[in-house]
Amino acid sequence: MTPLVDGPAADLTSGASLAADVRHYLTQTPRQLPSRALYDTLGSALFDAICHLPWYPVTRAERRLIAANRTGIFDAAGQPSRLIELGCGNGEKLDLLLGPSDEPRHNSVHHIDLVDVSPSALRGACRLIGETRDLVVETHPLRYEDGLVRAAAARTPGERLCVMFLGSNIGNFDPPGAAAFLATIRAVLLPGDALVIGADLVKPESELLLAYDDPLGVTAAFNKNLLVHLNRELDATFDVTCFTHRAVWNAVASRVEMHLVSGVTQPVEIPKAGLSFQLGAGEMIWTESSYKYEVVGFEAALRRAGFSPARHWIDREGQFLLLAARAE
Ligand code: AVJ
Repeated sequence: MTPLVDGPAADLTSGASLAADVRHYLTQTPRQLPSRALYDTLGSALFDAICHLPWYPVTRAERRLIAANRTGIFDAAGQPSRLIELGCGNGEKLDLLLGPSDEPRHNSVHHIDLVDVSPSALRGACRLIGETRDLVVETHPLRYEDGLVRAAAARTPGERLCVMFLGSNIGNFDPPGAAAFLATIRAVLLPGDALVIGADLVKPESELLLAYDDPLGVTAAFNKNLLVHLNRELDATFDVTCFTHRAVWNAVASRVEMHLVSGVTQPVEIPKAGLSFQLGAGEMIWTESSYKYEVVGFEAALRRAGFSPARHWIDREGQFLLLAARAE
């Protein structure tokens, strides 16, 4: 029987930490909201739905790369015995990488730490990964940094560690933020440890806009649900019916931006965040950035953070980059 060990019940999608986060971002100019707040239970479900959309190629491309290179990925990572996945979501990608549990093992992993801000996603991922496998699975309902430090601290000498950061989650960081975060990952690793990371590649604007503003309106719902989440958890008074979803390709910065545009002037009270302000008609709240990379630039960023790229995989359509690097 697989021991399933659960972390502390710190729900980051509600409570004081959400309030502080929202206060910080909403008082910036222009107003912003933290993209991690997109992932309450409904938000996580809507993101899973996005991954099924024909216009959102990220997940499909990455899944194909993982499925075709399961052994190669573990080899390039130096056959780690411990794995930490940051932002595991529903766990389906890691499940695919580990392969069917009734097949001979192609890896030497015996301990997995799953880190995600969404407790609902973590519960599902923990079940999917651990239930049929002879592995220890630990869950950390924490932000990346906190989960990473906690999970890495539990490693035992002689074990090789691999951090996985899939799904182009790195794309939510701006370049200085990405550099700092890669350095944070490097700092918990020892030379020879590995990082397996996925990054979405630059593609034509029309394709990017369809991926982030789909004809079914799922991405719009995902974006607007952030306000539903804040209305529920912080007693905020956003009039959700008056917002529209907007996706913009910022070519100079190489990022897709998601915004929420208020159609009317509306007073907003967020008592639990101690905020009270007026949103103007046409005023936008910036909710997410999804940076798109070129292979060379991405490898350079890894090198600057103290990693040496070992191997990479790109799908036939040139949509997505999966890369294994080793800590120097
Ligand atoms: C989960 C952050 C990789 O940026 O593509 C999907 C989230 N936002 N559609 C991304 C997202 C809009 C996604 N990441």
